[in-house]
Amino acid sequence: MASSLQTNRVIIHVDFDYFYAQCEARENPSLKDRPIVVCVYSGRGEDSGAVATANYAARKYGVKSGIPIIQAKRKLQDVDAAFLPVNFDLYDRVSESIMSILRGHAERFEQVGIDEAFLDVTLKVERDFAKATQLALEIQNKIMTKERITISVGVGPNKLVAKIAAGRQKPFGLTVVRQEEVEAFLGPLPVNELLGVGRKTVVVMQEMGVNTIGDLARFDLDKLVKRFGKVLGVYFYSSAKGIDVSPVQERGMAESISHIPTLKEDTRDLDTILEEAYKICTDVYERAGELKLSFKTITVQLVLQDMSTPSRSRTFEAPVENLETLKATVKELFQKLLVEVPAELKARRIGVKISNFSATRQAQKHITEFTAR
Ligand code: DCP
Ligand code: CA
Ligand code: CA
Repeated sequence: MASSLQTNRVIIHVDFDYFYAQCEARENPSLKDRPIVVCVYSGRGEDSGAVATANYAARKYGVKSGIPIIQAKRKLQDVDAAFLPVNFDLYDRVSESIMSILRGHAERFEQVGIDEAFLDVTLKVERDFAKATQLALEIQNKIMTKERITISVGVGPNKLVAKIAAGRQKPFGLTVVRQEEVEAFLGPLPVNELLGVGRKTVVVMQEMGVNTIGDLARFDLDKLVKRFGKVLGVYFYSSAKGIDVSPVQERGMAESISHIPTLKEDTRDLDTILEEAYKICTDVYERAGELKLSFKTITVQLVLQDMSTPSRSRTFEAPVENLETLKATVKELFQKLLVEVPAELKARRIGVKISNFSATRQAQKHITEFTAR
């Protein structure tokens, strides 16, 4: 029976608070108390584009993800707000550091997008929600201390409950829902809190007299199946009862790890390029080490002033075993690549990518131990 499976698990869900805006505030503390609006500019005019996210000071004025920048400016016209362009390099870097801390605390780990993850901690906390609460607080504080980022956390008997719990108290919130509390926790919430219940479904459910998750849990299963089909009907019904047996599982192995920062000044000077490139080598090499991946392919890339992106790569027979080989190869590849690019064009960005992964011996050992248990 499904319920016996789920009472046995302890799942933590983590969602980073106002993520892009919080990264910006961390890098520039003078922004801290001001409304911050992170913008995806379309490139067509100064105010054209959409808001990626905003901090809580800006949300007070009704600014939120997805609204036009021009509308956000109107809402904040009398306030000293900061409008910043997205800086994905920064968000990726912060996300990777936090994810690797989180991964270290989980028996099973699943990253979802740039700012969310599930951790299965069942064995570690011995199925004890009091211990899980302690662990969740520890994780929150560790990320605050090490990365200076607040996260909100939900603890529940499965992924569905943990995720909804994490969204209940923000920012820097912790919400714990034990199996016996699931019904009372979910009951009063609007149906759109359930994954897969979008705006159209909400309207249909309203017509059926279903507004809350509790209404849905008490609704007649046959009628739901008639209206939504067997798969969706059963899914809505069991979700409303807080049933979810889906496992926490690592998403497919990364295809590649790369970093392609913008240079301080456009250049085609090999030494300048290499100075930056060696830093990237160290970054991607350490990242692969954390993920216990070894790689056979090394690629270097340039983004030139005309936005063309020439690249060169080499694939080794055996996994690359050390950082020095990576750096030496990157040097050789950039030397060759620079000869090929038109003399009048300088590089705006340079990148290093490693790919063609396999699990290292250490990781394989871990996987075998795990399956043998
Ligand atoms: N994002 C975006 N465009 C959207 C929604 C989100 O670019 N329409 C980006 C910016 C967010 C990040 O994704 O910082 C994470 O999205 P969340 O929905 O988790 O929102 P936030 O982290 O910004 O805020 P919250 O504190 O509510 O989680
Ligand atoms: Ca978030
Ligand atoms: Ca999120």
